Amino acid sequence: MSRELCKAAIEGSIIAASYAEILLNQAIRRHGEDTPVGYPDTAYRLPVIRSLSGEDTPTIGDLPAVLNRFKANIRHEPTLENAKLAGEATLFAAEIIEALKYINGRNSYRAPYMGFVSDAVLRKLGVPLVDDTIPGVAVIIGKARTSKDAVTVFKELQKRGILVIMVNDIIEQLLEEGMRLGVDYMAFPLGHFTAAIHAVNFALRAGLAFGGIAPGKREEMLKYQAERVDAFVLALGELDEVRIAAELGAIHLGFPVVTDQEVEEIPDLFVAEPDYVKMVQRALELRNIKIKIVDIPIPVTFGPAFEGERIRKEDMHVEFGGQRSPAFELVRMIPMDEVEDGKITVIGPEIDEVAAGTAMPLGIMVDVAGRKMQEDFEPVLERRIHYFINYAEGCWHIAQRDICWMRISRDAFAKGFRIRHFGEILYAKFKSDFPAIVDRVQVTLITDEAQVHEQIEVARRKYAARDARLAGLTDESVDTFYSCTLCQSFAPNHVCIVAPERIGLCGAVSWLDAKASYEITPTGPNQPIAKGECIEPVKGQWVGVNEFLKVASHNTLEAVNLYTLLENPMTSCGCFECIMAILPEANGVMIVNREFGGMTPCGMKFSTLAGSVGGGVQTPGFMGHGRSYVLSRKFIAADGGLARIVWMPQELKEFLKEGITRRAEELGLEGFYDKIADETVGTTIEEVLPLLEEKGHPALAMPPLM
Ligand code: SF4
Ligand code: NI
Ligand code: CU1
Repeated sequence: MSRELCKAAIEGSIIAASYAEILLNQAIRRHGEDTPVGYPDTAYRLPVIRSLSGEDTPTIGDLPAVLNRFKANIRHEPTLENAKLAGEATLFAAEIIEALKYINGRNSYRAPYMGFVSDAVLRKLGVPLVDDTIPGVAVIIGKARTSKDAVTVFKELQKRGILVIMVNDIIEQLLEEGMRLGVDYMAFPLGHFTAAIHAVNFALRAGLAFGGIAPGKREEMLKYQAERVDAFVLALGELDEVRIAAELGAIHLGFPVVTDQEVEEIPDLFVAEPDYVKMVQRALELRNIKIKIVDIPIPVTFGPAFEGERIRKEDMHVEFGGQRSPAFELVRMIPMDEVEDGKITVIGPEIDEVAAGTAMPLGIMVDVAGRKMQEDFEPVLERRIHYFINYAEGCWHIAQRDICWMRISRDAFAKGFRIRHFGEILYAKFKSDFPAIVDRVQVTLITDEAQVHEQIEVARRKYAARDARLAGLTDESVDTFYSCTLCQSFAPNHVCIVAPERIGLCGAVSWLDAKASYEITPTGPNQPIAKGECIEPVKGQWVGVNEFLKVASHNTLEAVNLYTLLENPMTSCGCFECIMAILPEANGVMIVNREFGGMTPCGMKFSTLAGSVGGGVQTPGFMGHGRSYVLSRKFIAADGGLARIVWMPQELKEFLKEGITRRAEELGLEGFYDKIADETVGTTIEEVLPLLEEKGHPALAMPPLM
């Protein structure tokens, strides 16, 4: 057994704890023990302490007791068990040291360093983590032998879609090599030294926010981390006692550590691998993360890390659409014998035939055929175009249909990227991601202006036909809803019921998506649910749905109502785009979106609200939901629908403006859009009420909500 390593960890934990003690005493002397303590934009104050010890520690005066208790856990006999406990004590010490950087609303982190990662970022990553767009999380600590080596490790991770969290000099090494880091690139440069704890409090919050694990359920939390959080540590460069102690803390949570140093290994837990390419592979094996990489013949890197990449006008070689030139994209199902699999055709000039900075016309036409393909799946596939093009480094895509807008960067162009490569990407991804419904794919890229004008009309007729079909698709018009249990990998008992008029709460899974996904993977997370007898027509409750829910929630839930938030509402996993909450004083509801960090009239910020509705439990009066659910005809229909909305943040309101106006007209609610208050009116019920009264908000005259 690796006595040396365990001994080092125990010594390291003593050093860390003493250091925390000194800083804590100083802080108490300087600021007073009643000074509030906690990270910004989180519902969990200090997540490591909160989740593992259960204590809420509102002031710095509460911290010494916690530290002392964990210090007392340190045992000197160098066994693996003791080393892990020492590791845990080190995590507490690090959390305290970092917490002190946020005292009095301060935040001592400056870009590029992130320090604490907010709840909003965590929740946003919920879906990509469960659908395996992000198959795992790597925490790199230390410094690679050279900055080129740092890039090697980084790229190995990036091309597999791994979320990369970085601590110490690796950050400067990557920046020096021109790598782009930040939330948009799925590469989090936390900072130095104890900043590593922000990787741990990120992981632990997954258990609190999605897993519904109560604070202080230490064993449950450790089990959750070991089983559900696919994280591992790459420890680069020389190890000292404190680092070893911290890494033992990671091992305590179930995350294996691979180091480039020669060490006495702890089998399967602490492993040496000096080769940087093999290191990543080794870590994935240890954590049992399986990834299929699709080889796409394009001259740039491809992966979800580039989805958030923006390309400024100065950096672009060419753009398409965005009202600068006509552009559209269309996926069509056509007969098998009319599709030549793998054929990519460019009609019109390539992008090397135009001057840099040009706006070119573009039509992207993807023809697919497959024995199990259905016309209903066309829009499902078409929406993927946005992601697939965005995944290429140096390519940028927004919107869809005939309002899409794309850019290709000068950099990508210089590396040899051409319009033809859009075809390579779409061909490879459609074939690999949808094997069950797509047998053949051909892609036509039109840059010839006259032809784009001609084909855009074909596309528009298609869009119109689809919209008509969608409008006719109501909860009543189908016998089958679909489940989504994708998020059960994080929220074990959560079940989304996806109906034609209600999108999954993450905003990413519509009824058609779920239907297509079921065809693709019949044993997957989207199962058909025969509605069965309707027992509550107004509230939206069906026998078949209840039966399904009971089994899928592992007997934790008996019934669900689709059209009310007051009684057995849908549960929430944690990755909701919005949260709705009742405002009894206004006889209505408020909605807050994940991006809004400010206070809301129910007295809670998004993060605090989110902390109380997640984890797969029903919380009457509160509910997570997708943005577009607001525009559904079934939006809390049993509670009075759209007219109940009295407050939402300006950004969300703007985003839904057209839809709300249209729906309000349908409902005969005059001037309704302007009656909804936002943060510019107020963020407390006292500030908001007068406006509602003044404008004659319909909710005030409706039957009592409760
Ligand atoms: Fe998760 Fe529900 Fe979205 Fe499925 S629909 S991914 S379960 S939030
Ligand atoms: Ni989720
Ligand atoms: Cu979710």
